[in-house]
Amino acid sequence: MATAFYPGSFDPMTNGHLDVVLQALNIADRLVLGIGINAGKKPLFEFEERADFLRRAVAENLPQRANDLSVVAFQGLAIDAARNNGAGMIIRGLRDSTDFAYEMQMAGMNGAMAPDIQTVFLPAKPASRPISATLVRQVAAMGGDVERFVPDFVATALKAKFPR
Ligand code: COD
Repeated sequence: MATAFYPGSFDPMTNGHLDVVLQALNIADRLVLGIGINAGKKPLFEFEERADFLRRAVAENLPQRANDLSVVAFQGLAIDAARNNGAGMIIRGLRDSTDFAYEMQMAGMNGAMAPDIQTVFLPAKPASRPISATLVRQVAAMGGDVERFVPDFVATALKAKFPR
């Protein structure tokens, strides 16, 4: 059984993350979403909120695979978290050449540290390519519409964080 580990901040999850999650479920039997916890950084959404968004998005878009998904928190190295969760591959999404350069370097170092864990790059769909969670937070904080970038329940949660 192929298990994949997809690490991210998912603060909040966007349509870009969702696209990568759905692609990953096409190539893995089981998908573990790892929410990276950085003790020195205050996220906009708490772990449980971020985990709920991810679970809900899969339940709505691919209900038949909802049981193949789990969401965990992790600190430290992504490869250690992948191994601890029984994954043989790490999923990363690629939007552009900036992502590519950074991700190649990380994949190279992860591959040197853990040759038995494969990094798998999944390309963003053209429509998702410009979406970044950082910019989504910024647009929402400044009162802009984020509906086209995130699932509707995430847009609702963002509106509650930044009432106009
Ligand atoms: N379309 C497609 N993919 C996307 C999109 C989009 N619109 N938006 C984001 N993605 C991809 C990103 O490219 C990334 O692959 C993934 O989704 C997650 O993105 P983010 O922004 O939520 O999270 P990141 O990339 O900032 O990752 C946070 C982590 C904590 C996971 C990261 O910092 C990490 O891996 N930390 C572990 C440290 C480690 O192992 N270091 C050693 C490296 S050698």
